[in-house]
Amino acid sequence: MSDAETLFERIVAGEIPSDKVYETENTFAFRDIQPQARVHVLVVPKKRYRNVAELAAADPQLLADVMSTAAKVAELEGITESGYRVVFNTDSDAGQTVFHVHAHVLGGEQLGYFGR
Ligand code: DGP
Repeated sequence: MSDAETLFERIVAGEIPSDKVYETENTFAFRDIQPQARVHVLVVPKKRYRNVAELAAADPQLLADVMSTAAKVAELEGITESGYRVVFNTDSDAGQTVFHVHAHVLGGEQLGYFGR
């Protein structure tokens, strides 16, 4: 991993503006700039890992923190009862474009199936 700051590190640092939804000591949640559902929030650990596999291997507690923040975001957005989806795109075939692990929290409407 290079030392160059990722886009999401700059968002966490406030160097790039974002629509923040929630923050904890170790995580940050903000609205996706290209929403794919009525609710589309990204949750990142403040410390950068390339993808969810690297995060899981290096710091499982931090991954648990990311998932807890995702659940809190769902609660704040009022979609806990109606349901929601949490997605980690991981590398090329999944279309990951920002290599700072992030959970997509999607909901607020009936979601289509996904795959191809
Ligand atoms: P992924 O394909 O899983 O790497 O998703 C990256 C997401 O990041 C994508 O849904 C769009 C979002 N995104 C990219 N640039 C920005 C930005 O500058 N601000 C915000 N809020 N979201 C961004």
